[in-house]
This record gives sequence, C-alpha cells and structure tokens, in this order.
Amino acid sequence: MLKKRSWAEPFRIKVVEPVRMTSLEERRRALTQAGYNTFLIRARDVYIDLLTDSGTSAMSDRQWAAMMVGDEAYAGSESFYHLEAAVQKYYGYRYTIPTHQGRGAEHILSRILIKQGDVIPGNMYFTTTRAHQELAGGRFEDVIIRKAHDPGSQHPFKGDVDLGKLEKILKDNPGRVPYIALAATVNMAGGQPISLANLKACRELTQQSKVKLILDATRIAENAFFIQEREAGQSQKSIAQIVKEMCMLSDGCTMSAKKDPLANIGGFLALNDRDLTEAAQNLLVIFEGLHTYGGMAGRDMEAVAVGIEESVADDHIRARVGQVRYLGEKMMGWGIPLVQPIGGHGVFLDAKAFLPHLPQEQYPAQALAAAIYLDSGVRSMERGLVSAGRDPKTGEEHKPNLELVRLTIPRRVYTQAHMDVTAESVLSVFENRDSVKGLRMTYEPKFLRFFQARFEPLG
Ligand code: P70
Repeated sequence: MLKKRSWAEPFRIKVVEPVRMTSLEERRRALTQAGYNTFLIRARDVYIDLLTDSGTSAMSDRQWAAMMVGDEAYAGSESFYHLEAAVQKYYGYRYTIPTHQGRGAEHILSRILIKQGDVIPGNMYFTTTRAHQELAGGRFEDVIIRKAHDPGSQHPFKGDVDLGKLEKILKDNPGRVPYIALAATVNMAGGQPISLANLKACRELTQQSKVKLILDATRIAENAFFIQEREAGQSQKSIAQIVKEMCMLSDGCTMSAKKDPLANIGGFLALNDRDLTEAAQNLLVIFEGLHTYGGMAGRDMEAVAVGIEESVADDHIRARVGQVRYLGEKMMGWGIPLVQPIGGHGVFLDAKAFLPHLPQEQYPAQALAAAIYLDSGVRSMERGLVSAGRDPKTGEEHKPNLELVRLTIPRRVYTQAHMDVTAESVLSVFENRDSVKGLRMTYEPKFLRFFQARFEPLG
C-alpha cells in the first residue's frame, strides 16, 4: 500500500521567533513607502522573508554554545585558530584570511590579483564579485555555457563553463588573465551547479596558461549535493568528500559564511600560496582588521567554524535542497514558469514568461516581486534588469536574458507549511497576472543599484 516513504528535517525546533501578519492595506502602504523595492521594506512588515539565504540561517545549539566561548582577544584569538582548522579540514586550504563577509574577501582578492586592463573569466557574473573586479581595473567575461541563460533548459549542470570560450579568452589575452573565478553554485543562473568534470577541465586548461583558479565557495555544499545526485560515478561519495575534492582543484576561494556555513555574519579568503597570503594580509589590516580576526568578532569565527562542519553533513544538505525542491515542484505542477532544474538555495520565477505583457524596460521581475509581497507579505528579490546594472564604461544598461524573481529559502528556518503558503500566494498572483502593471525607475543609485533604487507603477 505504502509507495512513498517521506523524510523530515534532521533537527527539532528549540527556540521560535514570532512573526507578524499584516493586512492588505498595511502592505500597500509599506510597498509604496519602499518605492516598490523589496530591499526597502521594513522586516516587521514581512510575513515570510525569502529575500535572501544570506545571514538568515537558524544556528544550531552547538553554534550558539560555541559563540559563548568565543575568544575576543585582539591578537591571536583562539577562535581564529578554530576557524583556520575547520577551513583546513573541510576545504583543505592552508591559509585563512577572515573578512566581515563575502564581498570583503572579494575586495582583497581583486586588489591583490587584478591589474588595470586584466580580464577575469567566470561562470556568469555575480553583482558584488563583478563590482570589485571592475573597481580593481579588471573586466569580467562570462564563460558559462549558453544553456545557463535559458530558464527552460534541463541541463543538469547549468553552472558549467563553455571550455571553448574559456580557451579563446586565454589565447586572446596572454598575461592578462590573473585568474578564473568559478562559482559553486551559480547564484544568478538560479542556484545551478558546476560539475566536477567541468571543474577538472577548467583546472587543466588554466594550469597550462599558469592562470589561477579561484572558487566562490559560498554555496559549495549545495553544489556538492547536485554532483552526488547527478554526476556519473559520484553517488557513493559523501558531501564532505566532494566539497574537499572541489576545493583541491583550486588555488583558493572566497567565501560568504552567511550562506552554506550557517552563520549570520562573516566570510573569508582562503589560499594555499604563502606570498599571496602575505599580500592579502597586508591589505586586510587596512580594510578589515588584524589578520587573526579581519572583520569578525571571535564568537562569529566560532559560529562559522562549527557551521562549516554542519554544512557538509549529508542529512542536512538533503533536507536543505529538498525543501527548496518541494516549493519549486509544487509551483511547477501548477504551470508556473520557473528556472529548471530547481536550484540549491531558491526557486527562481521566470518573470518574462510570468508577465508576458510587460517589456523588460518596465522591470517585470521587480513588478512581480512587488505583486507577491502585496498579495501575502512574502518577500522575494529581483534578479533581472535592475540587478544587472550598467556598464561602467559606456553607461549602457546590461540587458540580461534572465529576468527572474528569487524566492530564497533561509537554511533551517521555515517549515513545509511556510512553503505551501508561499506557493499559494505565487499561484494567486499568477491567476491575476494580467493586472500586474510595469514600473518606472524614479531613483537610481550609482553602485549596485538594486539595493536602493526606487520605482513607481506605470499607468
Ligand atoms: C544573496 C547574497 C551574496 C554573495 C553570493 C555569491 C555567490 C558572493 C556574495 C557576497 C547577498 C546579496 C549580495 C548582492 C546582491 C543581493 C544579495 N549573496 N558570492 O542574497 O557575499 O553578501 O557576504 O558579501 O551569493 O544572494 P556577502
């Protein structure tokens, strides 16, 4: 009789945080005050917060306990050595340079490796990563496979690099490519993984040209889950084994510890090369802090150290990606257009297909995120034309093919019922999609405009 055996989260809940429900009128006011930008809505006006999985995880009792014994010494903090040991054990890098969060690591890395006019290939841009590459005088070149830009493509590894493209860039720019930056998973593509085979091929190609390979390891455990699930010959390996193997194919990584490592703040740059580490530590003391805390309190380094260990547990990652998939499959079953396959950290709605009556100039993804908030108080994030910003040289808007709304799931925070409420709200907006109006931008900040831009509805 019983065909299916369900599984549940590998934890139980010890502390709860009440959330506030709002009326439609309250949400309408909050949305207008926020200029139709979900980044500008006050958290108290949000019911289910799917803006981001960054810094929003629920920490475990072990992480909280570790925070209590954080060593707040200015120099030589024990907590730094715990963090360093966790990075060595689970990722395999020799040196850890602690930063306040991921972009702090990206800043330091870009400054030590990029010279004016350099080219940095990568598997699709990420906003902060590209901004720091450009501020350092470099230019980002997208080498991700074409299918990554197609929301309907079922390719199992949409984070893979087009090796032909990469080879051509290396050949055309001798001495001008300091490193290739590879993200695992690829956020802007919809949380899509890179395969171990493709990573190995990138390693071989770049080694021939003496070009470094730097991972953005922010969501590497989620990437490892997809490798274990989908890649030939990998299903017998543990998540921890795959994570380590991926890291060993690189010269270093930048990390936002606010994602996979289950902390509320923190990050690091990890490297194997002694001289590069020295260069990074020299800048660290100017921009972040002393080399044994960088941008973190001792207790934060403790939380990250324990979080790293928890993040590579097979049970944890199956439940984590499984919850995202539950939400995605539910909406897919109703014919709601979204990026497939469903990614690791969120469900990405295809706003172009969702709102076909809106041209991209009217910011359909921004409008859709606003409409979902208005419907239910579920907060999501635009990942389309607004996020892509402008070319710093020409001032032209980047026109991404992907015009997406990201419903990002914080780790260990929400229940299956929250996923049901979210899916039903998106369905309700989908059924009334003809009434969603386009937007006009009324304020545009210079850097990373999506954070603070303001809009008003057309018509
Ligand atoms: C998100 C967050 C952060 C991030 C990332 C990848 C693959 C580096 C970072 C930077 C926060 C965010 C950032 C910019 C725009 C919107 C949201 N992603 N690499 O929500 O890390 O935030 O610690 O400086 O995803 O996706 P950090």
